[in-house]
Amino acid sequence: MGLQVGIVGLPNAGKTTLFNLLTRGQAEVAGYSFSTIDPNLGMVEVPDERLKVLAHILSPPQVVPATVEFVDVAGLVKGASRGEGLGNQFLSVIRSVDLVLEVIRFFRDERVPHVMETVDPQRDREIIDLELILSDLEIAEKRWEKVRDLAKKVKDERIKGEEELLAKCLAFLRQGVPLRRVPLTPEEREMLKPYQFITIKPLVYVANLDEREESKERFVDAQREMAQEGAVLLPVFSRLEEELRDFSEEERKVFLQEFDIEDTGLSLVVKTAYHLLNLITFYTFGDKELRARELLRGSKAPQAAGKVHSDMEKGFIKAEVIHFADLVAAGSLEKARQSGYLHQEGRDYEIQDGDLVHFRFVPPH
Ligand SMILES: Nc1nc2c(ncn2[C@@H]2O[C@H](COP(=O)(O)OP(=O)(O)OP(=O)(O)O)[C@@H](O)[C@H]2O)c(=O)[nH]1
Ligand SMILES: [Mg+2]
Repeated sequence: MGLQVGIVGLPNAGKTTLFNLLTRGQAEVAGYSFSTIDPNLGMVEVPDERLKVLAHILSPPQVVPATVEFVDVAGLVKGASRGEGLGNQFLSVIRSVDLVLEVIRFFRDERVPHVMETVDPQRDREIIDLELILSDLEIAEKRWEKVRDLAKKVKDERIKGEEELLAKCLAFLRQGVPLRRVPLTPEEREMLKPYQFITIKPLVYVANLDEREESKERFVDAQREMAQEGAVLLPVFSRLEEELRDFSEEERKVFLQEFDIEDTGLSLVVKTAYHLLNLITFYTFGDKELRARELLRGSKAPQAAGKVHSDMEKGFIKAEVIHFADLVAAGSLEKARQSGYLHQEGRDYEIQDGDLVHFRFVPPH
């Protein structure tokens, strides 16, 4: 399974427009609020220049890129946690995602009404941030009550620990602090996993811009301010880019550069997601296919083998590794082998970004 990314924001912020742009989808976009009710799900291939080069060198029967799945949900409004708008129950769909994109409307268009009437990115951001916190608070409160009652009945260190941890989370959430800003040990994080809190996930803000100078200036100011608190704000021109949907990723890039836009929305979002989630890409190559896969930076060879198949992790013997750059320098796998670029690695080898790996393992009986 590849990465999953959830898209949230106010109604008419341009969430579905962004979703369509990212996934080349056809979900309905409309100039009225709450046009999305049921979530849109779409899968997209991760743009990967190295994979193309590898495919050229290795000529595999099949090339399989890494994928990202995007989930676009209904608009959240102020008071959603109290049932305003479409409420907040639909957020359950994004509780399992790895990363959240929060779309903020910077574009101006009289024909597209704004639920708060004016275009005000900072205010909109506060509304959505708060609604996400309130949604987590609701869950944390319910769970804390249950665990507290249980802790009274059963004397168990683990249950006691969980009660304290939930109480700590509650205290932060009540002060309006998202859980990603709460210092937590790896064990605490593990304990909180089943609760699927949204505010514990990395979040990226997306400024939905139009081509006007004013919109760009506001963006630059907002980005600077947000960077001071460690938040990331990406510039995306959803509508403009969406109009270029029939062009390839490269052609779009060239066109956007004429507008001083450096990168496509998809490429920006994926790069940022990989960076925030601390992911690298490695490649596997066998008789059937050449495949790109994402992996947590710092993972060892057996863990990477586990990404291919759990049997490969269990029966792991060794990994034959060649780095992308070395293979390119050698020009072919055969020459790379002759030049000694191919190296055999054991259980302790840390997979590097750009490694091409072939695993040797004992199949289960
Ligand atoms: N002018 C302009 N219009 C845009 C832009 N992005 C989106 N829109 C328009 O804004 C309207 C709402 O866009 P959607 O993508 O449906 O917004 P949404 O956030 O999914 O809205 P809900 O599903 O109702 O919550 C549509 O008419 C879009 O064409 C933009 O950058 N500029
Ligand atoms: Mg929508």
